[in-house]
Amino acid sequence: MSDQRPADASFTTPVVPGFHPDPSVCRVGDDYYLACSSFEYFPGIPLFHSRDLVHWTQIGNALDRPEQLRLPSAMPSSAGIYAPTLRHHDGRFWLIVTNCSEGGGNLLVTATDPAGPWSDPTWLPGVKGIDPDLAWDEDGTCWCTVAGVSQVAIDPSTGRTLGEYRRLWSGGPGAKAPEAPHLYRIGAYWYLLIAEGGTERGHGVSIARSLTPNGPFEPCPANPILTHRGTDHPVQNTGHGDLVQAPDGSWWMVFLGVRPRGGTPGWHVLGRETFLAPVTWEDGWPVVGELLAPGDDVPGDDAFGEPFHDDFDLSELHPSWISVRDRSPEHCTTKERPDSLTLRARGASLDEPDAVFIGRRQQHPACRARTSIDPAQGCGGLAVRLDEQHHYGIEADGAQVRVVSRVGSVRAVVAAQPVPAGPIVLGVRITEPPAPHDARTGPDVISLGIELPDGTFTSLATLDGRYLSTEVAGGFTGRVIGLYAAQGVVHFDWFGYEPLKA
Ligand code: 6LW
Repeated sequence: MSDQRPADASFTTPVVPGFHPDPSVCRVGDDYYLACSSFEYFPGIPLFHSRDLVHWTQIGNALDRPEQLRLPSAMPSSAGIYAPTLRHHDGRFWLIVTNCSEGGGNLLVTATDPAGPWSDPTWLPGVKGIDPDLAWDEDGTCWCTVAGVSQVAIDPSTGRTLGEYRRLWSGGPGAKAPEAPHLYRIGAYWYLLIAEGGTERGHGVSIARSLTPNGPFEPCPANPILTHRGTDHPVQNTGHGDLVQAPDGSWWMVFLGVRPRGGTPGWHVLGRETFLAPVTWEDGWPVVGELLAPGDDVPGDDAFGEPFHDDFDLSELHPSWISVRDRSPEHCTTKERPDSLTLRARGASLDEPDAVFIGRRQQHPACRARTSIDPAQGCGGLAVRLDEQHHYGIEADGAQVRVVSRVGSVRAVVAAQPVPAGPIVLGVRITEPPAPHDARTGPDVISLGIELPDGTFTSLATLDGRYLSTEVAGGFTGRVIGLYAAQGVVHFDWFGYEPLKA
C-alpha cells in the first residue's frame, strides 16, 4: 500500500497552497477528503480529494446553494464560514461548521458523495461556540466539541443538544485561544487534539487523552506537539491540525501555516495554507515529524502547480471560483454572451460589501493573471483582493484604463491612460521586490498593466504587496485574484492564472 502515502520526504509543502485554512480531513478506503474555511466567500467550504495526501484536487464546495449559505451584506470580511470538521460515519459524510455572521450559528450538512450535493443545513441552536467537532462513541452517541474547550451530546439528525455542556480541557497554562478541537478514538484512548496560542505567530497544536470521550483528559507531556513559534522556519503560525491514518497504518497531520516573506516583521499574503507532516507514536502520544521548507513550486502534476485558464465556455463555473458573499445569476453569469463571463455591477465598488467580484485564490508567491475585457457597457477589471479596504485593481471603461489602489481608508487612482485600440487585455504580475533587500523590504511587488497584441506586458503601476497582506489588513483570509464590475455590464472573454518562477 505504499502508494497510499507520500513515497518519500521529497514532497514540498503546502499541499493545498493559497488561502485554505483550518483543514479537516477524513479517509474512506483509499480516498482522502479535505475541507477548509471560506469566510465571506460564496460558495463556501472548498472540498478536495486525494489518494496520497499530497496531491489534492478540488471536487466541489459543500455550501454552494443560497439556501445553504446566506452571508448578509453588512457582514464584515473574515466573518462567515469558520473552521469545518469533515467526518465519514455510517455511510455518510458529515460536515459541521460555524457561520459567524448575523443569522448564522452552527450547522451540519451531510452527503453520500462529497462532490455533492450536500444537504440543506441542520441548525444546532444549542451548540454555542466556534470550531465544532463531531465524534461518535461506541454506543452511537454523537459528541460535539467546541472551542474553549467544551462538549455536548447532540442528535445530528435534528441538531438538538442532549444533556449538559461539559468543560473538557483548556490547553496548556497561559496559552490563549484553546480552539479547533478534534476528538478521536485511537486504540485504548480518546485523544483530544486542539490548537492553542492563537492563529498568529504563537500558534501550536497540543493533545490530551482520556479513557472516555468526556475526560478527564491528561495532557501530553511533550505539548505543544507542533509549533514553529520563535523559530526561523519559513513556515510560521503552524496549528489547527487534524489527524488521519493511511491504509498502511501510517499517521499524518494536516494543519495550517503561513509563509511570511520580506523584512521584519514579515508579511504573509497567501493567507493560511494547508500543510502536511508525518506523525509517529511514542508511549501512546503522537509525535509530529518535520515538514519541509516549501520551494517555489508545488511538485508533481497537481492542479496547483499548473496554470489555470478559463474560456468561460461551460455553463457551470469551475469550483475554485469564489464570489464575495453571493453569486446571483443576475450579476454573474456565463449564459448571457456565448463563451464569456458577464458581470453586472450592483452600484457598489470593490470597496463595498456588495461588490460584484469573482476570483481565485493566489496560490503562488510569484504569478501572473490576465483577462480580456469588453467594458463597452460599463466599467470593470482585474483585482488583487484582500478585503474591502485592501485591494489593487486595473480597470477599464470605454475611454480609460486605470490602476486603482485601496489601502485602509485611502482610495487613489495611481495611473491612467486612454484605452488601447483593439481587444483590451489587463494583467497583474506579482514578483519578488527588486534588490537590494533590507529589513523593511516588503513581501512582493504587484505590477498592474495592459498586454499588447504581441504579448508584451506594459506596467502602468508597481505597488508594494505588503498592503495586501494579513499583517497589514488583518483577518483570516488571503489574497484572491479576480474580475469585477464597478459600473454597468462588463464581459470577460477569458481569464488566465500562471505561477511564475520567483
Ligand atoms: C478558527 C480558529 C482558527 O475558527 O482561526 O487557526 C479561526 N484557527 O480555529 C478562523 O479560521
